[in-house]
Amino acid sequence: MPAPRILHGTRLSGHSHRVELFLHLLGLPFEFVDSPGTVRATPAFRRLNPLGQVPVLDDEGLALADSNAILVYLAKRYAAGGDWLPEDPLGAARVQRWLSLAAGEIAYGPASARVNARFFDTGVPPALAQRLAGRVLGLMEGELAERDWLAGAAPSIADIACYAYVAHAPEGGIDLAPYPRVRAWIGRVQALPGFVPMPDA
Ligand SMILES: N[C@@H](CCC(=O)N[C@@H](CS)C(=O)NCC(=O)O)C(=O)O
Repeated sequence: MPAPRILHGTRLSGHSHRVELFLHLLGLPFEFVDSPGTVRATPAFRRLNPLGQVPVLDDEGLALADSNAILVYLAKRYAAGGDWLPEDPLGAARVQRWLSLAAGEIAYGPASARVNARFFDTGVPPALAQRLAGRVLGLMEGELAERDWLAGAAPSIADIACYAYVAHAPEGGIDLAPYPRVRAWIGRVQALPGFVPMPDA
């Protein structure tokens, strides 16, 4: 019998949520292990991820850290050849562009604004977080005029990586009213079969 699939995360982490969401969309069974700061500080957790961050996916004994790396792994291992992560050079590059934005402008923009407002001071100045949020939301709004999904005609891990922190941007004081196409895209992600929400902070 294979070792179980375990997602170490926290319920209010958008990084954890993107992995949880993708596991559900792929229909892969897993156990969620809540891993707050006290757990992340333990030697056992540090062996899984020396950075002490969630999410970590333990996939039948193989421990993987970093949410976007986990999305790539899951797409290639369990959905190879599909639209979640295209094989062709241009399709793959278009997805990677949004994974980079998720780890850059989205992490330091809407995600940091939410953490600053609801949890603790991230060290990212609020004005910078707001500016980055405006920049990436403006980009999304423009590109979603041309297609329904961020990286192409079908949903991909680009959409999964960007979803939680954009959908929950209002918790950081970022108004989504000026971005109707972004709000429609949020609705399309929420309508995907198997969608699970991240709780409100
Ligand atoms: N690049 C990482 C970032 C993950 C991350 O920032 N996780 C936060 C929770 S949302 C965390 O564990 N923070 C604790 C810490 O950095 O010590 C990823 O994409 O998984």
